[in-house]
Amino acid sequence: MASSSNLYIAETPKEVSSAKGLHLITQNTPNGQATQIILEELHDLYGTEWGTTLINISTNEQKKEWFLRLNPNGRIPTLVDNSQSPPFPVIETSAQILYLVKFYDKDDVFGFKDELERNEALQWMFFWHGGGAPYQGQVNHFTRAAPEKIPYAINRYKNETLRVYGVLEIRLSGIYTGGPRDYLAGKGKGKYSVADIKTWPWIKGWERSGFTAEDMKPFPHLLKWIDRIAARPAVQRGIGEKYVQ
Ligand SMILES: N[C@@H](CCC(=O)N[C@@H](CS)C(=O)NCC(=O)O)C(=O)O
Repeated sequence: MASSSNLYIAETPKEVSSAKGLHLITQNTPNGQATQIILEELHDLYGTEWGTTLINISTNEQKKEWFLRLNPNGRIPTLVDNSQSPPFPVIETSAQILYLVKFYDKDDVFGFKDELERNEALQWMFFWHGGGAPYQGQVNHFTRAAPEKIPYAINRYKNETLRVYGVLEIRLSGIYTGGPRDYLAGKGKGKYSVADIKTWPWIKGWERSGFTAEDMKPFPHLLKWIDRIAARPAVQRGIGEKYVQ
């Protein structure tokens, strides 16, 4: 286990090392937004408080030693909970969301008490964490950042991302399960949960990833799900001005 003496060094921003409780180091990207949203939801429900440090990943702040001590992966977001003894760092968005519901969502409003429903939420979180985000991330890279346009790479990652959207459409449309759902996990029409919070920030950015309305036509239930979640005040704050540098 990390001890506070090796977790923080002189270069660690004081707002991080001396935070009283939860502290998030983030940038307003889809990954950052997932953890930002669950924190905003917990604030609305329980008054949960935390501090935020915004960094700019294009300057490689996330590769500096102070950051790597909290997150050896050198990527945002990184969460640290100074109310644990010793302070407890949490890497990876899905693990952060699950940590936050475990310790800060006592009524399981965004998680599930029922073990089968809980497992269902894990299934959809794992699905997006391992099988969605990395591919849509590559779409963004090859369409926007890559120094040359490589049609093979663009098509490969776009097609895989659309295939994954199709999987979510099967789930939400309920074509094989007897009826449409509002949310990814939970009995009946489902319940807004950690699974939606993990997935939504990426998919809402389909247009930014270069997909057209025509590309999205096969996914009417997914598009309605995007709007349903976008209407939540905590979601709007979680992707909003507060996180823009
Ligand atoms: N699997 C990680 C992905 C985190 C990630 O890829 N973060 C990106 C921003 S969206 C990042 O920090 N990129 C900067 C870098 O790779 O140096 C998670 O879910 O937390």
